[in-house]
Amino acid sequence: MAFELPPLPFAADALEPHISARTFEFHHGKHHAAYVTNLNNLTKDSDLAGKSLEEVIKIAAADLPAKQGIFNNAAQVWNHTFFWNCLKKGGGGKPGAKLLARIDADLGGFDKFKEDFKNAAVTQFGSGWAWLVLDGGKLKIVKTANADLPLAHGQTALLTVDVWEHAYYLDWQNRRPDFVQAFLDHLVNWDFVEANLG
Ligand code: MN3
Repeated sequence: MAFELPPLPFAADALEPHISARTFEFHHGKHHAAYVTNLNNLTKDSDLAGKSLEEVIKIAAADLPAKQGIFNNAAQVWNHTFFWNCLKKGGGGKPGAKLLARIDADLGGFDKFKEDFKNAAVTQFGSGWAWLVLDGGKLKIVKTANADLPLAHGQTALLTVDVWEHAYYLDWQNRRPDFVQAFLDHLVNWDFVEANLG
């Protein structure tokens, strides 16, 4: 069975003015779709075609650089689907009590979390992602380059923001810090993040 492009979990204009329908038209309709098409082309007629996306990512990550193209496209399919689920209309604000207590314990409080997460997103040089992850039972903020993702490092992803220029350039141009601030203040789907704690 081929890998598929999942629909956005909200209307394309639902997150305006922070992320426009025009951005989703390209980011989901072109970029995410292209990763799915590329992954299907790279895995068809191979034993990877029948495996789950997570299995393909792990197998490719263990066989770099031979499987770099498969890793890049599989990881980007996963990353984007995960990112859409991290967003919601009227999001932002604070997480629920359970996650907030973990953030207080592991990351020095919610204000410190916001500052450090934003800093990770802003200082990722070039294309990549900033993440809140669970690593060895503790919350951590990490950043990854290009398609790289926590799954390839034994970590569990809880939250991400895409800081490739295609994620924000139509709406924010070069103002990545403002995009990340809007993400934290207005878009984070904390229910999804907390559900990822397991
Ligand atoms: Mn992207």
